[in-house]
Amino acid sequence: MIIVKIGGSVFSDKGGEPENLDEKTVRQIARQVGEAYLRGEDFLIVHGGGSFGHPQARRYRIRDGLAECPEVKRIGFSETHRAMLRANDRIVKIFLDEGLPAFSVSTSSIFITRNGEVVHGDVEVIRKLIERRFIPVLFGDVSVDLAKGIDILSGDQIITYLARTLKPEKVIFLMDVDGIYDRNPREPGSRLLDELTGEEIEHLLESSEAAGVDVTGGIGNKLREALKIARYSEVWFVNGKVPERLLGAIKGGAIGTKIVWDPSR
Ligand code: IP8
Repeated sequence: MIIVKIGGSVFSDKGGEPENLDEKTVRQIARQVGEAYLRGEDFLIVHGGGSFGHPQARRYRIRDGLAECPEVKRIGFSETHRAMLRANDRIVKIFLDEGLPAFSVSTSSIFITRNGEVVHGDVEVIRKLIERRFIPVLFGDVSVDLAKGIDILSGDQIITYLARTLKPEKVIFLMDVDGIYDRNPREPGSRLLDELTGEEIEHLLESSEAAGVDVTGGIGNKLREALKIARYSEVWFVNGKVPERLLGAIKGGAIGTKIVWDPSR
């Protein structure tokens, strides 16, 4: 089984109009998944918030929890979830149009968090859907949170939990750049790293934190999660905007970054 994370900046322009969706990109991703699915591979898809969930989550300050103005927060919780359902519906529809049995599973219905970390997950439905050759499609979502009342559960966190419980052969993160770079990929002279060990990841995180910036826009969180996942599964970071890169990672020889687990650590 392969888990594919479609990052929010792959299927939408986060700086653009609210709820914009790059249908062409999602369609080419669906086609690549379809090619491997028809050869017998099982898939689980998780997508991020992009231009759908993030503006609502910011507007209602969902990450601050339920304590302040709970009446407004409850409305915001539901509105943020609805925005994610709209993204999910459009993505699932594209997969269905390509003849793939994508099936929406609401993250907030099966996970409970504490400070944004999963503390309970009921993955039995997901397991059974995959056994029946469905392609479950989950998403970053709001969550019922034991510490704060409510919170946001990021797609990357879900993937770590799913990797631990479902033990996929591979986890592939689709991004809007070619993989992980030695510094901000927008900086001239930056170099794509084709393999990364745990030690190198820690080094990279330290140097980007020392510089006081999350240089790659949220990549720190992804790398920390990838390091945990690498214990169970092969982990890849590839460009989701470029056709065939996903298939390359599925087959094992993509342009991108492969995380190498070092068992001696
Ligand atoms: O983009 C965030 O998911 P992510 C989901 O995977 C919401 O971090 C609701 C903002």
